[in-house]
Amino acid sequence: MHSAGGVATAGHANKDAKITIAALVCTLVPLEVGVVALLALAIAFRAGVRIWPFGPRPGIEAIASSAGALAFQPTKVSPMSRRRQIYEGKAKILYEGPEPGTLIQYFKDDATAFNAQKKGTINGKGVINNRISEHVFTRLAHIGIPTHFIRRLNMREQLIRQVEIIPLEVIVRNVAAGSLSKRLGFEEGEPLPHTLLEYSYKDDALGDPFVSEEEIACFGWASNEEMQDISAMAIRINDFMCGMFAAVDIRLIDFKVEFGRIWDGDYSRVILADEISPDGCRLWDMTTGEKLDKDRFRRDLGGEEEAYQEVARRLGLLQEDASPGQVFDLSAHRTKLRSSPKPKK
Ligand code: AIR
Repeated sequence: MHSAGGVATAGHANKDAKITIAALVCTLVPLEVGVVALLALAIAFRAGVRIWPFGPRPGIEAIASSAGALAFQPTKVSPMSRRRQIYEGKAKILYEGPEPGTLIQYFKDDATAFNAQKKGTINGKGVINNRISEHVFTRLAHIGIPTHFIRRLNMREQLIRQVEIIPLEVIVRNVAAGSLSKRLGFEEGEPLPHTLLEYSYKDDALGDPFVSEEEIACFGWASNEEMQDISAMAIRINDFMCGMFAAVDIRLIDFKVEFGRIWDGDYSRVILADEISPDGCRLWDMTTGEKLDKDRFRRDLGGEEEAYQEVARRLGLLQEDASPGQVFDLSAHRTKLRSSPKPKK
């Protein structure tokens, strides 16, 4: 948690400084001139004229079209500090939202693996994941999956509905990889006879252990009815995402989703929560088999920034810089990115 005291003090100092300047201006400038100037400022502001002289106003960010250009600069944006932080996770921070029942979800560049035993940063990851997750959640809503997503606020933040998180990671697998391959000895890349659903209990200290549906019911983490809704939604999400990614030459190997409860009086309903991004999916290039997800970080393969960016680009979320049908070659892509001039800060 941030120290709320520090924030409050900084705010005060700023306010005091503003008051002193205002007092000085008032003593030096005749009252009429001040009033006219203030009126002019107010009119200009309402008309949308940019008054801030130093580039984009802080907090107001040029979003969609420049997302690509800004994505991989080292992060200067810090989470707004005046609102109340509710929770800080490994890759995201939740702040109190503007209305009751809402939260602001802030996407960090921090990356962890193996239950935070490995820690690092993927530059621009938060920006890309915010955008990809917005895209996927919006499209899932179109096919009738209820989600916590309300709207994206800026490069790193989205407004979401507050839910009571069900403490399960719901893992959907189409192809053997990762812990499944390790546990059961299947070669990575082998298609599974049918889609597999697995559940793990969200507890870092225990290492998010796999749990059975009997254990979930026994310990009351979710009811049988909720598990029916969760499994049905997970399968629909998988069907939709397999198609969505296949259309851009990406094979959806597996992914993790989380769900939450929203209450209406005594009744609750389960909706999709958290995020869907290359952090929680295995995404392989259909032709080359190149990994375009967090396994690049987990396995020290390098090129994670470029891989995340490539996923966003293929989904049409970044400016196009390559012809769509081109076979993806990560190392060539990386060289091109490194040699292209850095966007102005
Ligand atoms: N996952 C599981 N826990 C956290 C995450 N992000 C995701 C992985 C992978 C899938 O769940 O990103 O897509 C299965 O992971 P694993 O390690 O069990 O093979």
